[in-house]
Amino acid sequence: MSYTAHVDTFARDNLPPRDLWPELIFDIPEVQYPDRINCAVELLDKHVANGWGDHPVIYGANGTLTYSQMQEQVNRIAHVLTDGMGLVPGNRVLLRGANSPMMAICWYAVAKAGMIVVATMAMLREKELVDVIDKGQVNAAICDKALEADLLAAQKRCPTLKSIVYFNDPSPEGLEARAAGKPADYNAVDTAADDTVLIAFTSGTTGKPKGTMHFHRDVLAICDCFPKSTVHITPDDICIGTPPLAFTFGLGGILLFPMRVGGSTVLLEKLSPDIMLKAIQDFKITITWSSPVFYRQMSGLAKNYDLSSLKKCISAGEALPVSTRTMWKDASGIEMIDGIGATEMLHIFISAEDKDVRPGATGKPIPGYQACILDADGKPLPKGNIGRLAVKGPTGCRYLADDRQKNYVLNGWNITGDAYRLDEDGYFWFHARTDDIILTAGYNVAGPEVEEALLKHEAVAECAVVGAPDEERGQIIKAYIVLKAGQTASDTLVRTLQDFVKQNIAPYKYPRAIEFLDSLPRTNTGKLQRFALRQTEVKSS
Ligand code: 3UK
Repeated sequence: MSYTAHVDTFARDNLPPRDLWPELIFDIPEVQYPDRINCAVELLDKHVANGWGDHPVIYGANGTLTYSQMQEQVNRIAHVLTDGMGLVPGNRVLLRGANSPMMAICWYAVAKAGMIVVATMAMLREKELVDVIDKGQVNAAICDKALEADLLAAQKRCPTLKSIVYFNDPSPEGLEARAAGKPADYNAVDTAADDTVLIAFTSGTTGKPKGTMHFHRDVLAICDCFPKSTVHITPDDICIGTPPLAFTFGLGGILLFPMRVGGSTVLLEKLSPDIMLKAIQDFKITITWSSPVFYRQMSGLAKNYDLSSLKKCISAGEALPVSTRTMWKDASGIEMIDGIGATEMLHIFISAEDKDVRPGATGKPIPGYQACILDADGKPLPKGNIGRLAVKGPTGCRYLADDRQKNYVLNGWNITGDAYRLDEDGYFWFHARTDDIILTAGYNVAGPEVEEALLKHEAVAECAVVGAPDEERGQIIKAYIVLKAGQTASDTLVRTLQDFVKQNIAPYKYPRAIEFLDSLPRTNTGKLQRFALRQTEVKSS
């Protein structure tokens, strides 16, 4: 047995069998790590040790923390976890709260104490919490007092969850008071590079959530790949972003990546487009992390703010329509960096830096990762063909005790579930989620391509295109559209939009049915739930 610092070996015991792991590649110098490493030491303690302790690390709603101040709080909370709550390395600790300095501090305290973070989004309700706690056999939770009710209800159904500590709780039992009574220093647990530090749950649309297991070295590998090769992040950078810390897109972009280089981040609980624009202006933000829809919404409001501090804007989570890229460039002057990432891969693996952007394409595999397009049998397809995106690198899919591991890994490749095309110049072009391809009268149509065409029309704020069952054609293309303020739905507008699509892309791709909605169904991570719209179609047919 190889070394582990885990006393509770639940994570190791529930890794997928080795032959079902993807192949892991460590062929660049940036991702060479020793056998024992604790990511909290690398991302936090090292900066203090190197004399960087007075540099701001987190700007929050109630003030600023320096690296030293953050370290001190992390240490005190690590003591609460160990000698206060009696937890041991390898235990799972659930974190529940909106993005805030305290959530970040707790993340590092759990990692530093050799335990495993199970971060959850504030909007999760009792049932979703039960699924996560059960699957991860969660031992303890740290929770915002304001979000107590659903967690207490879940705890009644989850025998493993023995203790909960609350923050934003003024009582003597609250986390703040308990931490204040603890020593300000703490010896980090000497974890193995391949000890699990994070179980991140997928925001899947079907079935029970899948827990993806990531090691200390995986956390460091994502910091040493995309942000360095493509974003060129520096200690002077100040990040902000909309994704929750429980979503690995947010975890990397607005917590781990700036801290890898000694930079800073702004963690605010609620970011509307206006609040985010104001924060960019007030904090002189240099790097933003968000989804295509959010950039689209900000574009219309940007003229009211001074965004001159901005240097890089990263978009991920969903395909970035060219029209959104253009709108944001016109509004902010910035050429966005699109990148595809996945919870299974931990972060972004295909992207292009601003100067190499080819609008409409996601980009090329970032240094450290490889990608190709496979056919249905898992054989590589020649350039130009649409097929299944396959990727490998230093990180990869390891589901916690889940049969679905064999669906994600094929011949050592991670199969993301996306249909992509590789062009002659090595750029990867997103087509659709494999499940989202519409089969209509013998044609394969990608919903996002039709969406992209519709988004160019001035009346359209947002849209989603799915296949609706149809006796004659198998499926017809149906568009759900949210109109911009001031626009009115009408049969004339339906025809106008249909003609507009026919003029922009091959006419057989036009939506035969159009329905107007006030809003589109989205997952907790902000992704369109085309699946939910398809279900409506099946029910009503
Ligand atoms: C889709 C994209 C086209 C794609 C994520 C950055 O989204 C993240 O993780 P999830 O597990 O979803 C993964 C799936 O989302 N997707 C993401 N980015 C793009 N499609 N263009 C993109 N730029 O279907 C992928 O398979 O929620 C993103 C970093 C960390 C993440 N976890």
